[in-house]
Amino acid sequence: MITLYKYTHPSRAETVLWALKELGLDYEIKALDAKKNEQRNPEFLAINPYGKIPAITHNGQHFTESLAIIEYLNDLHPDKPLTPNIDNVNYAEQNYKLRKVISFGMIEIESYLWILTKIKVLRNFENWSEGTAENCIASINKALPIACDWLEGQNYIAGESFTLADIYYHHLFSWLKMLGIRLPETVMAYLKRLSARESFPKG
Ligand SMILES: N[C@@H](CCC(=O)N[C@@H](CS)C(=O)NCC(=O)O)C(=O)O
Repeated sequence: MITLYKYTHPSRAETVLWALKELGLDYEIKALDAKKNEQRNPEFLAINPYGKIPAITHNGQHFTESLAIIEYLNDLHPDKPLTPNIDNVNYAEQNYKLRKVISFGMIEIESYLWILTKIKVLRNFENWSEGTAENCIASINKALPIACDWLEGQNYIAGESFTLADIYYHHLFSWLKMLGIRLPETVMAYLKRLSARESFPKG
């Protein structure tokens, strides 16, 4: 049995929940209340000393970092359905594309989005210098068309199959949308397509 630690409110932990459902793995949920700072309780710090969700426990071990957790869960499945099949003739190319889109999203978009979130949502508690938010938006808007273009002529972000990159990009695009970054129609249709999947965590 896998235990997923998530918040009572939707967060990045939903990406792990989605992967658990997509992979048909047995799990239980322990929900922490961020308003009560429960991610800083000693019991949870024993699981993730960094005090962040998501985390899972499995076979007496602790696992942290959402994407690494999803990779681990995928490896527990005999078919590893969320990554390209190693027996495919095009495996090297497909796996390169998957790693490329994730790396691009994390470095070229999410890093700026995170700072923007700190300034706009968490109310600038780290004294970012004036203009930082605008610089972040400019960097995001420079990188975003590259990611949006990947969806032209293909159903999923890394090719024609659903992969863990789609779980990541659903989170990333939804986060951008939440912060008021305009997304093209192709991306809006992609988000709709993904959230219509049976295993998409609702509510
Ligand atoms: N790199 C981590 C980031 C985890 C993260 O930032 N979690 C946020 C919620 S989405 C959190 O728990 N923040 C609580 C805090 O910083 O106190 C991952 O991908 O798992």
